[in-house]
Amino acid sequence: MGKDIFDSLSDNKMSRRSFIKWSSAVTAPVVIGGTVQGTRMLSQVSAEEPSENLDEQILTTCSTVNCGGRCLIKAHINDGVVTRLTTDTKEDTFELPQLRACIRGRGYRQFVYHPDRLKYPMKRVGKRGEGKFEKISWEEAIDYIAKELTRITQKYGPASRYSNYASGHSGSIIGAGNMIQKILGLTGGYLGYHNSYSSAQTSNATPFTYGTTQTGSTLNTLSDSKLIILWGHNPVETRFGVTDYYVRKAKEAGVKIVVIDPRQSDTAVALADEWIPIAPTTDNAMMDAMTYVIISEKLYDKNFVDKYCVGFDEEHMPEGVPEGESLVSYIMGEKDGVAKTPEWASKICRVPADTIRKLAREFATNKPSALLQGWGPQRQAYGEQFVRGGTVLAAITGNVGVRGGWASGAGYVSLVKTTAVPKGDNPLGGLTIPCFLWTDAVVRGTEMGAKDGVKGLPEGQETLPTNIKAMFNLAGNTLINQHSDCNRTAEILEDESLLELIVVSDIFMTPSAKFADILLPSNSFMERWDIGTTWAPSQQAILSQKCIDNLFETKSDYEWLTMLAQKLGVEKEFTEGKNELDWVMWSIEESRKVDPNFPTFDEFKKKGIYQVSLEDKTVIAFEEQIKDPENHKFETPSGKIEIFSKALWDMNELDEIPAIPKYVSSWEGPEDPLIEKYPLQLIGWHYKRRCHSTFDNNKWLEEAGPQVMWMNKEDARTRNIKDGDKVKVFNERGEIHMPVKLTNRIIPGTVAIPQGAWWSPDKNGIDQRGNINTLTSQRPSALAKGNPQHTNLVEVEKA
Ligand SMILES: Nc1nc2c(c(=O)[nH]1)N[C@H]1C(S)=C(S)[C@@H](COP(=O)(O)OP(=O)(O)OC[C@H]3O[C@@H](n4cnc5c(=O)[nH]c(N)nc54)[C@H](O)[C@@H]3O)O[C@H]1N2
Ligand SMILES: Nc1nc2c(c(=O)[nH]1)N[C@H]1C(S)=C(S)[C@@H](COP(=O)(O)OP(=O)(O)OC[C@H]3O[C@@H](n4cnc5c(=O)[nH]c(N)nc54)[C@H](O)[C@@H]3O)O[C@H]1N2
Ligand code: SF4
Ligand SMILES: [Mo]
Repeated sequence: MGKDIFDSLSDNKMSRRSFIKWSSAVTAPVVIGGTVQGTRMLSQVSAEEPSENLDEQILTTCSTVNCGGRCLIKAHINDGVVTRLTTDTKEDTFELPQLRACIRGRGYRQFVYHPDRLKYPMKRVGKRGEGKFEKISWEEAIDYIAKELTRITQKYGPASRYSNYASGHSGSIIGAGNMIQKILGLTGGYLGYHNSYSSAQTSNATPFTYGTTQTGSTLNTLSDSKLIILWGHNPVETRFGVTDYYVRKAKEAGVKIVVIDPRQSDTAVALADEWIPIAPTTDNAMMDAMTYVIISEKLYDKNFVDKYCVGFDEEHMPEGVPEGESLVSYIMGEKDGVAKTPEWASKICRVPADTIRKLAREFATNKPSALLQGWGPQRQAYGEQFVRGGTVLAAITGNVGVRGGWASGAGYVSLVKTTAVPKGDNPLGGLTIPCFLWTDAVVRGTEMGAKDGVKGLPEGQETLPTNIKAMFNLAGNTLINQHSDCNRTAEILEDESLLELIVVSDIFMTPSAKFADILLPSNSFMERWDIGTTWAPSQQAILSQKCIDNLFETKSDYEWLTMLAQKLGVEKEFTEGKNELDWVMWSIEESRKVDPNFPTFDEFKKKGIYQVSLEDKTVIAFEEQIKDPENHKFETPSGKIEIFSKALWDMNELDEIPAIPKYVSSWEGPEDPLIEKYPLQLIGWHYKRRCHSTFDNNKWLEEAGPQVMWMNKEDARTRNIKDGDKVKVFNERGEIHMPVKLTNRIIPGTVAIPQGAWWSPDKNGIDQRGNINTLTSQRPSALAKGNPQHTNLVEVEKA
């Protein structure tokens, strides 16, 4: 990252004259609304010195990045330029927590006013991925896309058109992905996707136990627990709405907090009474052993399992299943002769047997207790087992449906409801692939069917009618950076006989942007309207107000998609006569129909935020099913909590997709023979200095959280590696060179690289920045076909 405008201004090394000269050399100033936006913007940005003699206006807004949080931002605007940011200063109350910005949010001006912003539309001139482009006009860009799209559709049909999973514009009203799908739907159809990169395994597995993913209670109930287990959950860094706040409140109320994670995460440091390090991919061995203790010491809730559950013991099994398949039979080793004792588990997961025993007893006897699952351990090859394993521990201890307990699993619950712009129908119906398998659908789509997780194939059609040929990657970096196996992905993208059109829109020249045929400069959240809502339990909505005009020649995705719709003859159907502000107003009115307390547009503008107090909105997942089972069945086939799932049994892939949750020894786990060659397990995590890959180019944040790999001192000693050394991390898929931090905050045998760094291969293809996806695999998880990006074996040497 070169020296930028903020340095130059703060150390006063650049005179205003040379500054303007410089800025107009790299930007082509464009006259918008009578002012030269580019130059004016750059000449007035100083973090330390707000301009004088100007009337300051303060507008509230929020970002629409996919960071796990949603915070109130106050933009101080002087003469059309945001000169300062402040944030929520309202006092915290237990029912209404403050929504103050994190370090990333404090640096938003470095995002909006970054000198590297994409400034005008561009067309590729070099080879795919080389990053060579020429400037074109918006009209030329739209013409090209329309022409190519029409040609590709005529040749391959509408199922060749795909919009990639992308979370960079995660406003609640107008996502870029939905809007391109609306246009594609209006012009013949498209191949859709299901799942997400976030929680494919959890979303697919949870319903097999409970019939739904809505298994979350409101977070205020955590203070009524006696014990909280955060299993692979790091809300101090990942936010999950305001989870970290409520866990802190529970701690202050005296609740014991245990974190189970291969790393001593920031949550473990800040909130835990006990950190239990565990080997990645082996959580179910520990869960099985906890279940063993709970069963063998008769600590389970017998009344609860008899009344509400299917599959606990042989007396409560569904029809048509042979003997010996219940949870008790498996745990006691009645069929395989292996009792799942703490000693058995300890050899696999490396948690001492006594620690497992103690936690099992504490969890089962200190009721109510809450087991909250993060999504890190489900982003694994057999992550579905982890998810269902948590739900079973919650159920056998009777912690479901009670205040202070927690049903585990996905944990979704939604309080504030907003209505998104309808994206209309897809003439191809529900034809979708798992989003993680898009590279496969480019290479071998016509071989992919139900076994690959394809849904919605018409009667009589076994596979997709075509490979993907036209790719829209709008507001995302999963075209390469955030997808697995960057080297394989790059090969696929470089081959122009595969994808014939790649359209990318972004704010910056990201690794994905470099692979575009047409690269479009998006505006940022401060330049347009939307509404942001917090994650589950979504308790808050914030008006994402437009604060400034579009910088340079940028447009919002909605603005240029409107141009594309016009070119394709569907503008009226696309916009329905509305611009973004109209849609936001429309959505507010829709929300007010269901929730009369939802503010009017004017009220919303004044306050910026709508926050539902939990006082009268407390939700306890499955409370009705437990209190009144006669009238409230679970939405599963049996109407009960399915510890044993007949639906999974009937799939008949029991080794990888068992009917009760079990430890499944993972490929590239500690029991894979490949460990001889690559002896270290590698995981990633969602880092405080970035939102995925977003903000990787903000060097203020690099100071707060450098891109370094964590390694245990023991593993370093045998490899003669010192703290701060540059190391080479490699497997069959690729190689990274990056600095290492030696720490006891990670279990020996495992290394961890924070996910999201911009993939930066040198001429030999060696990544020099530390993008973990250089090393991750495209093999999907067994049931969900989700991304197993924490399942990797590697070796590390001094570089
Ligand atoms: N700062 C920040 N916050 C974010 C995001 C971000 O990029 N940056 N992204 C947001 C998004 S979109 C999402 S989906 C969520 C992601 O939320 P999560 O998926 O929950 O986050 P991760 O950091 O991937 O994983 C959580 C923890 O799991 C641990 N872990 C990894 N593998 C294993 C395992 O096998 N077993 C156990 N027990 N633990 C394991 C990791 O060390 C980590 O501390 O975060 C959201 N919040
Ligand atoms: N190894 C590994 N890989 C992972 C994960 C992991 O844990 N480990 N986590 C996965 C998860 S949970 C997720 S959600 C994905 C996230 O992957 P992505 O959805 O790709 O998220 P980002 O990397 O934040 O990329 C968002 C992009 O949008 C751009 N952007 C921001 N605002 C706007 C806008 O208004 N308009 C436009 N057009 N562009 C904008 C940003 O500059 C950025 O390049 O990554 C996944 N990849
Ligand atoms: S990055 Fe997320 S958590 Fe941080 S201030 Fe922005 S919305 Fe809040
Ligand atoms: Mo995510």
